[in-house]
This record gives sequence, C-alpha cells and structure tokens, in this order.
Amino acid sequence: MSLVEVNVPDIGGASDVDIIEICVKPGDNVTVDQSLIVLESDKATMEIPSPQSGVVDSLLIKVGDKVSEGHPILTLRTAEKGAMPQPTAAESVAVPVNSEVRVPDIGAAKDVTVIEVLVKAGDEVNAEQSLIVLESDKATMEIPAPFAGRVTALSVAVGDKVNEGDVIARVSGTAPPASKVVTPIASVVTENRASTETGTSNSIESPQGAIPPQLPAQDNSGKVHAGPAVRKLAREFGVDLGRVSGSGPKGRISKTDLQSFVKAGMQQLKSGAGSGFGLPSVNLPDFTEFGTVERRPMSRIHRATAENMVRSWLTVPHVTQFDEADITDLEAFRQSQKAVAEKKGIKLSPLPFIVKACAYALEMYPQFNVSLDIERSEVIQKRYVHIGVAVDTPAGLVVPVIRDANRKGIWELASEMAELSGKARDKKLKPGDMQGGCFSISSLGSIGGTAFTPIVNTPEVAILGVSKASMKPWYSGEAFVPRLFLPLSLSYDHRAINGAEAARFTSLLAELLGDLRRLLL
Ligand code: CAO
Repeated sequence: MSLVEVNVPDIGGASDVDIIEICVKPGDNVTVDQSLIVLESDKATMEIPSPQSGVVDSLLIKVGDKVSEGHPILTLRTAEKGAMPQPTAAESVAVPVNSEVRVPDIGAAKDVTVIEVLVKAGDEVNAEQSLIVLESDKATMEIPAPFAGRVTALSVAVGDKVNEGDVIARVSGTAPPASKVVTPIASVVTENRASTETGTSNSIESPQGAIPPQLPAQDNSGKVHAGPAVRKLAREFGVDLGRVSGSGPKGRISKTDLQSFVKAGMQQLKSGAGSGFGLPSVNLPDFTEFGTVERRPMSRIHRATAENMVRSWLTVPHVTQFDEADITDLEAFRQSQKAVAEKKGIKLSPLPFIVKACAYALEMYPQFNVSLDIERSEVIQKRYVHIGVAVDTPAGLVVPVIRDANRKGIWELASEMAELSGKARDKKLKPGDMQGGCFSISSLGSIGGTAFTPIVNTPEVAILGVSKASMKPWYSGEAFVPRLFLPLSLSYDHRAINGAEAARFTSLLAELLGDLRRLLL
C-alpha cells in the first residue's frame, strides 16, 4: 500500500483553468481512467482521469480553484508501490500552412464525433471563432477558425467521425496582427501563415492521450457550456442544451441542471400547464376588429376538463369502434316498468341498463378494466368495477363514479345515477365521487346524434359513447320489421386493447342490451 499524489497532467500550456466539478470524495474507490475532476476553460471541458486505481485519501483542491499543470489534485492509496505514472508532455502540432482547417492532434483518440457544426459555407468568421465541436468519450473540443475570413467549404456534418489530420473546412481570408492572437499556440500558427493565408488548429494532449481540448481565451458567451457526459445525456433525452440554464460557473450546465429541466418538462406535461404540453400556442387575432366580443374566465371544471382532454388526446392512441344494439325489447320492458318506477320515485332511462351491460362486459373482458403504467412497462389489472358516467352541467362536464356497478341491480343503479347527476348539477359532488373509475360512459342519447368519438378518460383505457336510439327497418329473414336501434361508439386506447377485442366487446354489449336475460347468466 502506498500513498501517491495525483497532479494535473500536461494541459498544453494552459494555465489557471477552472475546476468546475469534483467527481470523487475521500474514501471512494477509483479505477484507472475514472474521472476525478472536470476542468473547464472558455472553449473546452476536460475530465481528468485517475492514472491508477486506489482509494481516495484526501482532496487537495475544491470547485472554483484555478489549476495549471502539476497542481496537486488528491492523494490516492494504491496497492502498488512506486512512483505515480505521469502523463507525457504535450506537443504542439505544427500543421502544414494552407487554408485547410484540419483536425488537430487528438492523441490516441480515433473516430471522434462531430456533434455541432456552427458555420456554413459562405459565413464570415472571426479569428478563433468556433467552426465545429468534436466530442470524444471524455471531452468536447471546439475547433476554431485560424484567422478571420470566409468559410469557403465545409467537409463535415453532424455525426461524422473524424481523426487527426482530416480536413473539416476551408477558410480564406487575411491574417490579423499577431497581437490579436489570443493563445500562444495560435500565435505561432498565425505567424507561420502570415505570408500564405493558411489555416490550422492547435491542440493539447489529454492526460491519457485521448482528449484534445482547445483552450484559447475567447469569450464564448451564448454558446452552451456542458461536459461530455451532460451532452451525451441531453442527446439521449432529445434535449436542446441551448434551452437549459446552467447553474455552474459561466453558466455551465451540470447534470442536475439537465435533470431539473427534464423534470420540469415532465411536470408541465402532467399538469398541462404553461404553453400546453410544449405545443406552440395559438396566436389569437384581435377579435374586436371583426365585431363585439366579451371575455369571461373559464370555470375550474372547464379548465380541468380542457387539461384532461389534451392529455388524453396527446398520449392515447385512440380508435373508435361503432356498433348498434337492438333495444326494442329493452324499451318495451322499460316502458312496462314506468309505473313501478314512479312508485319508487325513480326515473328509469336506458342508461342504468347500459351501465349494467358495461359492468358485465368488463368482467367478461378484463383487458378493458386496466390502466397502463408506461414508465414501468406494467399493466395494472383492476379487480373492481367502478363506472363513471359523464354528466353535463352548466359549470361543465363532470364524471361521477358508480362504485361496484357489477354488484348492483337496475333500480339501484338508476337511483344512484339520479343522485349523482343531481349532485353534479348542484355542485355538491365531492372529489371522491369522481375518482376511481375503471371505464366511462358518455350518453348523448337524450339529445341526438347517430355516432361520435368520445375521448378516453385517462388513465382508463376505454369509454362508451351512446347516441340516440331510433327506429330502423330490420330484415327478419322474411320481411322488414321496425326495430329500435341504439348506436354505440366505443373509443379505446390501442396500446391496451386491440381492434378484435373492441369488436367483441361492443358485440357483447349489443347482445346483452338486445336480450336482458343474458345479464342474468
Ligand atoms: N336514446 C333515446 N332516448 C334516450 C336515450 C337514448 N340513448 N338516452 C336517454 N333517452 C331518453 C330518456 O329515456 C328520457 O326520455 P323519457 O323521459 O321519455 O324516458 C330522455 O331521453 C332524457 O333522459 P335523461 O337525460 O334525463 O337521462 P339519462 O339517464 O339518459 O342521462 C345523464 C342522464 C346525466 C347522463 C344526462 O342527463 C347527461 O348529462 N347527458 C350528457 C352527457 C354528456 O354531456 N356527454 C358528453 C361527454 S363528452 O363531451
């Protein structure tokens, strides 16, 4: 066991580079090449890896410190004896003088990805203005224009893999005075090309010879500051880092910043707040130009309904299955029960029969009685049958829930439905009255229409729309006879239910409503 000191390796002559992240703490086990700290200059971030494995004994730096080559970083307890291997000195690469901009010395790194192309052919660029951004496993590097001029050609695109010496662009222009050159390495290059209008790149060899950061002292405000790990994560999330605000030095974006951005986006999606699910907002014209208007606030119910509808519309792949039930016999039975209903003080519409039939069908086809937990890739099967019924009220649409509808008889369902819709219209429903639904019914039968496409009441996976029953000629095999048909429109979440199942479900509903005796079986 020996105690060794790990120092900042050769960083190509750059000095006073900021420490922006410390990736380990005393007591941590580290392996060879595991990142210890992250340095950042105006142009590059560079992770300094551990040259050998061991246990971190003590940290000799803190975030915000400025370090140069040789600065002690930490002490490491290692199993091996002997001196700590230190990286070899970096060499500035003398690139041939011409107007081609080439990938500089990138040490041992091969096939480094072009992650950003910041200019296009024809652009005027300043000396040291970044042309492209490269990213390896451990570092990002901006390749700057060697002098002010015009980009005459670009040879790379985002996603290309490049190696040292590959031509990335051609720039033509005139060399600035040497005093304007900001880095010593660039200065050498500029002097070289002063008479020939050339381009080149400078480089700093990474500690393990694989990281090629550029460190010219140039103001890079407005550009994204983020390390390779954060950039990679952002690409995985599909997040444009330009939209993320960084909390680090010079606005550097940390992993936490990115996570917070994604989390906020998810919350916005859940609540439907803000601009509305990240969708472009609709620019309203000034309606008063066209006539008299008045504005009134949306009710709480209206707002909640609007949010639920958008959420469901955007997240559920909807399909609607249409069918019709011959309710001639049901209607005759219902009419025959009117006197009984009056005695009981209950109004008997077709709806309680439909609720009962749906409860039965949900038991027969339990795949309609689920919710999807997409994040966990799980289907949540419900072992209860609670059915919501949409009620139209002056304040907006509400969906009170009839609990255990499968265990209730027609009279009980009718009476509960009357009570809930009464409460809904009197604004007396409690939140609990509207929660826990497994399936919803939206009946427009008393109003009219032949079919419609209801929106699934998420997280449920299906909803039955009921339109107005009407008499139609039906062929008995011998003659056309008048029968009363009830239109059914079943919208469902195609992630949970397939088309054949939906067709079976509505067929069963039609059979049940066509012959109420089936409900007893
Ligand atoms: N076909 C033909 N007639 C129908 C019918 C249908 N499908 N459904 C109901 N009726 C008849 C009833 O039988 C009743 O007539 P009778 O008095 O002669 O029997 C009449 O229409 C009125 O019924 P109702 O509306 O009082 O009762 P209901 O049980 O059918 O509906 C309720 C109750 C609360 C669902 C209803 O009042 C309501 O609010 N419907 C609107 C729901 C809605 O807005 N859905 C859209 C959601 S998506 O925007």
